[in-house]
Amino acid sequence: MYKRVIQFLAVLALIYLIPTAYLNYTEQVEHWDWDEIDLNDISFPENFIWGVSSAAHQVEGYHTSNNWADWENQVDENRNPRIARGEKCGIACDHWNRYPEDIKLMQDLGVKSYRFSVSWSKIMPEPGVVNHAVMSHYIAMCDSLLAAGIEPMITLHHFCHPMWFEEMGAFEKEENIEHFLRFASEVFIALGSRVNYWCTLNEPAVFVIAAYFDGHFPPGKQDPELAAEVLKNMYLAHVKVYERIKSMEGGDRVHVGIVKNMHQIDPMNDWNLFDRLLSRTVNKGFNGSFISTFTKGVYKFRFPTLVDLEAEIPNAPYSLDFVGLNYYSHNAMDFSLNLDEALKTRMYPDETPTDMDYTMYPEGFYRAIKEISVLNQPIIITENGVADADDDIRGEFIKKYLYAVSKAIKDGYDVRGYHYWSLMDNFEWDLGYDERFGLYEVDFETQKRTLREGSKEYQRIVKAN
Ligand code: IFM
Repeated sequence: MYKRVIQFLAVLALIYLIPTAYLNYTEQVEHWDWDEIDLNDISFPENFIWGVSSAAHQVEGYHTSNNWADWENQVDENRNPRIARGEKCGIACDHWNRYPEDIKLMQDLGVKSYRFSVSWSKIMPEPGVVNHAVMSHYIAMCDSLLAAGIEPMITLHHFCHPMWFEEMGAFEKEENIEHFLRFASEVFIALGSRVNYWCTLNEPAVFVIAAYFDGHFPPGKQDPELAAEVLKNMYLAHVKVYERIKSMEGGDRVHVGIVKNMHQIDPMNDWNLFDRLLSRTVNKGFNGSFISTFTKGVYKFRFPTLVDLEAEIPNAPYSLDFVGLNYYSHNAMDFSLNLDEALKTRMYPDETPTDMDYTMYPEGFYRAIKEISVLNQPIIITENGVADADDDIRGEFIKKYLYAVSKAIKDGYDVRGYHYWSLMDNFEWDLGYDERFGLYEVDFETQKRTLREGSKEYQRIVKAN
């Protein structure tokens, strides 16, 4: 009898221990001993691009006819507003009118690059119709940036598109990509000679999960299969825009890339095989689908019982001149038999919290650079920053995250530039105005901008390098 019990326990142990040992071997959640690290031991190559980032809807103001303006006026099924505290984006930072003043703020920081998005709904109020006054605004803005010694870097889609595009099903339908292509072409005709760096799409996987999986971004759907389809169409849209720009006059001179947020999904407990399997599955959907598309041309989005989509996008690996990397942090998965509970992302209790639902995790920045380096493309950090209204941890955040970038460069990874998110406080989507990412604090009553103490770390590092 004892022998049987021992045999049974041994088999159980093998079933659990062998996969655990394998997963432990392949997937360590990396942590560094910060007491042993000299944060001043950083250096960056000559010509490293220092910059700041923003996005049209979050800073410009005066959006009335895009998917977000519409969403901000809606209530959910319980009649609660879609945006925290019922806020609306409104005039945001009035960057539309105040960009000359904001360019001076960039000069004070010492940065040489400004990544921003152009507003599709303002440029194309109707399908195929260009508002030339709006286009002239962006031309003037690029000229002012260039005159100030700052290179414009443009994003074509940063979570927003015109309401007419939303109403026809946006990226849910492959045939709608044609409209995005037309918009991209018009913008390239107007700005191509002024702008060297072009980001087609910002964080498509974040957009798709929020808009079609969780439903807290417009159009607020909760449909995993549709989410997988939309993400595929967005990757396809990137490829088509890349090819279109390259076929246009001046297209061979510019750099075109896509922006990926490599937020890692890690197991809450290293020892727990179920946490590891769950986090690995989610990570594969969120990050792996991107890597596989842009290395092999094969898009795969799978989650057992929810979704299973595989499609070929054969030109994807040939559609990048650089990859834009956004990085903030990681989250943990804690297995539960209740699917809703299991899919909740959690913060690690022993890491420093930020004002958003993620912790300070600079080691992950190094990991993200390493993970995305398999694309074999120059990497430009297009966003990195922290929501920290009290400005308690911004300085430390900047030093530690930039240490991670510097270490990655020393270890041979091809990182060409870094853009802090964000130049100034702005509208953080469904979370409204309370999340303060700005190097400059914005008083939204007076529109006064003030450089935060913690931000001086960035200014110091930029000026020293
Ligand atoms: O504000 C957002 C931005 O629009 C996309 N990347 C993450 C930022 C901070 O949450």
